[in-house]
Amino acid sequence: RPDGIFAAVDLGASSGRVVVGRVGPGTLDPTEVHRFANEPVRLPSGLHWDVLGLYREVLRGLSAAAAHGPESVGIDSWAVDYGLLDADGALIGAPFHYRDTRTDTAARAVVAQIGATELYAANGLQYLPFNTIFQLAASRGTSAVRGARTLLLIPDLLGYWLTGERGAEITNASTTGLLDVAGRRWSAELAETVRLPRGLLPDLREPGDTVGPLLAEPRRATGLDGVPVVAVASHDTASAVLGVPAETAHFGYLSCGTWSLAGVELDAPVRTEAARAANFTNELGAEGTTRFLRNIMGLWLVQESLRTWGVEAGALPGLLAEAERAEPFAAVIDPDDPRFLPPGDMPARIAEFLRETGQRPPATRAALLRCVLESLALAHRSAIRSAARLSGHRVDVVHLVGGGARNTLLCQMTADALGLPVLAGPVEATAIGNLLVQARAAGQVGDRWAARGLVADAHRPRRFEPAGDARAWDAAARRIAAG
Ligand code: ADP
Ligand code: LRH
Repeated sequence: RPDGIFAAVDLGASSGRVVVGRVGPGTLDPTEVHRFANEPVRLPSGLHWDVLGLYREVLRGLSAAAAHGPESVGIDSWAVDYGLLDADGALIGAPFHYRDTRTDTAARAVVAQIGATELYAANGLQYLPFNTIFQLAASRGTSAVRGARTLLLIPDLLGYWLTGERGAEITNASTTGLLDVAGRRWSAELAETVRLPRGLLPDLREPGDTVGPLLAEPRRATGLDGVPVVAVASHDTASAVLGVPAETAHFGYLSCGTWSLAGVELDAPVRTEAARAANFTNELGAEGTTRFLRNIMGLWLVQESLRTWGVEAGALPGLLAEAERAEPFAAVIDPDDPRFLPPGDMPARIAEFLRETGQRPPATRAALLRCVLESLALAHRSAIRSAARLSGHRVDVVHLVGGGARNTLLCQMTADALGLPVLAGPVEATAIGNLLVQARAAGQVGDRWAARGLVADAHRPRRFEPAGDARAWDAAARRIAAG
């Protein structure tokens, strides 16, 4: 068969893009046709996503994609967030942003009610205050939830606007905390715990399932005719891990963008007490896989520091070059301290953390960046090593994908801290993973290993060998553990 052409909509927490790619035996050539910022909006009700603006940009991107003649469209986005539809199928209010702070108390109450061990046994998720189950508990009894008939996760909501079809793609559904992770189905007990209106959660879809043909209005707006939406691994992290150019099963991954998602790919969830205590999550992937990983605060710390300083993202490479020359290990933070989760003055919060732990706050922006990157590299090391230990899965090499693959200083620090080779790239692994699921559904590629072989051929990753003084990293790790 000739190669297929597919369109991937990939919405990250900081930016979205539409990528068109030709995929077939020996072929993978993604091209970005549209990119846009994803900026949240603060309303009196809290922090929200501009989901209508995002939909407008999706339509623009798809109309740019139309010229390439794609045979299907797939959508992925960040996890956990959702829109609620009323009985007429209309969106109720603006979807909340997972960094909205309304959930903390409700999250703790749900854990106390179910029991941390029991909750982990059921849904396999690490405790993050914004897991959908906790967001819904926080919104319990609001008129939005009372009036809601259907909950749609963000990629499923956009898919619904394009096609009129409702459903819940399973990789993203596994981040809600409402899924029975071992049975791969919604858990009626968990839904009952947060008193979800019956029928709120739509039927599950698997990656590769057809969502449906475009409705007349999006067909007109985009110029795409006879092109269906296909469910992909719609959790961006699931797509990113599919798009890793791994050539051995003994790999760890770091999907490094707004978040760093660090872990291993397994055949089944690990829900031991040790995994729970280490705050490891079991998210579902394509082909029956489990992503056993930990969320690390990631480049969000850099993004918010730049925003606070009023520095354009374009200035980052220059600042990183200065950070490379700054004093090593002058200060370390725990990037996952909860104070860093909401938007705000990150340099001030970092300085506060350092003072509280008896360290001197950095005097320059470059020194602060160095502190953040070294701290992230230490967190990468801890998470990858714990993932291997807790799952028994050997890790010989770590693939780092996402925007962080452009940060060569972070890549080298991660290799040095771990004492393992880091293979960096592709930057757009998520969009590539999205294309690959569509190509598989169309019969253009085989399983994920065949697909990863295509990625490895098309995007040779950049290799960072561990170097430098391993004992300095051990000492820094002890410093942060001592708090
Ligand atoms: P998300 O998908 O979560 O929105 P991305 O994977 O697009 O995030 O990664 C965005 C991050 O990549 C930025 O916050 C920035 O730290 C990093 N990045 C992007 N371009 C560069 C660059 N030229 N040099 C270093 N880092 C970069
Ligand atoms: C990364 C991501 C991550 C989730 C977070 C909410 O974009 O999907 O996997 O934990 O966003």
